[in-house]
Amino acid sequence: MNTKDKGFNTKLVHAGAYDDVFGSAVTPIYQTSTFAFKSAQHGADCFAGKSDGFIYTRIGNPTTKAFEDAMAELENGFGATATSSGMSAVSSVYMALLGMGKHIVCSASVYGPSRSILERDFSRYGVEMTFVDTSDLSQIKNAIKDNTAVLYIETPTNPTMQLTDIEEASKIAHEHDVTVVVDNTFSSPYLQKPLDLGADVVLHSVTKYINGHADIVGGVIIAKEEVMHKKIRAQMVYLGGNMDPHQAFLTHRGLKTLSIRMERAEANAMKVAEYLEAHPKVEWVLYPGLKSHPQHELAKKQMNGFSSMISFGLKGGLEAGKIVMNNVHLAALAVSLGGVETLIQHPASMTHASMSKEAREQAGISDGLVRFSVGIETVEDIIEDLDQAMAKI
Ligand code: LCS
Repeated sequence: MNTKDKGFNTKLVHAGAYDDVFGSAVTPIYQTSTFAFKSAQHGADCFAGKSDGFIYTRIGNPTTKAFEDAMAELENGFGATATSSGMSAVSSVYMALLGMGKHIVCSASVYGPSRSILERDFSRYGVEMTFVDTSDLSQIKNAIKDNTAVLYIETPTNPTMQLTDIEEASKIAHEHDVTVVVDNTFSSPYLQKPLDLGADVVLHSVTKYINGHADIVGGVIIAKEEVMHKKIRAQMVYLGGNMDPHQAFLTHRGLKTLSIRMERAEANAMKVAEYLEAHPKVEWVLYPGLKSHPQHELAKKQMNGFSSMISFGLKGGLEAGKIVMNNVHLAALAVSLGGVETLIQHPASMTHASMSKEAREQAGISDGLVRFSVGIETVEDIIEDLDQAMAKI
């Protein structure tokens, strides 16, 4: 079914379907490593890009392609490349766009390994980097140099919930021929479409909202233009970071309910954020949906909702945070986010432990920060669970 002119929810359910034989309602799992050519000429044509046939699953697979086509449509891009993990998406993009003597400007607060792999590994290959608070556009302007190749933004950031104005940041970057990459994991295309706002590349850890059921790890990269798509895809194929067909099947299944999961999670998150903000033991709460969030207006402008990630700090600091984390029962004390189940975790010692203390301080990730991923359970149960854990402080 051609879903190009259909609404977002129709695309979620129908985009990227692929079945050539029995008309199955969902794309089957093509659990195969390789594909037989019809003839020697057909094989040669596939390799030369003159025929569309599948060759080898690292290069492409029908189940994976169905998911990729759906993501490209949902993000309004030319094409998508599915990867084995979100970090495979991040590192494939870095590998494709950076090199000896090139410079990247990156949000200071990003998922820990997305920053640490630059500092620890890409620096060994002669890549230069500057980490700035990209929510402050003047810092982006000042950081761009003659050799800057990439502006890498996470918005909202993990875990400090800062927003960057994608449209304005892209304008600044494009004046200097800098490629804009946005990690859209915290929003999903249901809430935010970076390519429509001017970015060149968008990526996701699909482990999170896209799959939504905490049962796979995966990633995807979507490029606005054909040349960029081909460049990134070729890099991923050489690195061998492809998504497995079974992983693609599960992720595509999860994707179909993205809107209704996001709606429920967000409605729950708003209530949890309001509960936390009113709690006498809470010092601060960061949730883009709260009027107190410093970029609430920008969130309303560039997002169609506020997602379900909340960061907060308790008056009793880290010790109080540990009491809450050790006493919740419904919320799991676990990293990851964006699934149907509520999770709580401590970034400084968990997801962002790979960053140095100085880097965490620069990024605003205080030791007392607790991160809460609100799921789709009955919201009264989530709040009651938090409430009894807070009472133990
Ligand atoms: N980008 C963002 C914004 C992320 O939050 C993560 C993982 C990644 C990329 C990497 O994706 P992965 O390879 O794990 O699929 N974030 C995690 C987190 O906050 N807790 O556990 C993983």
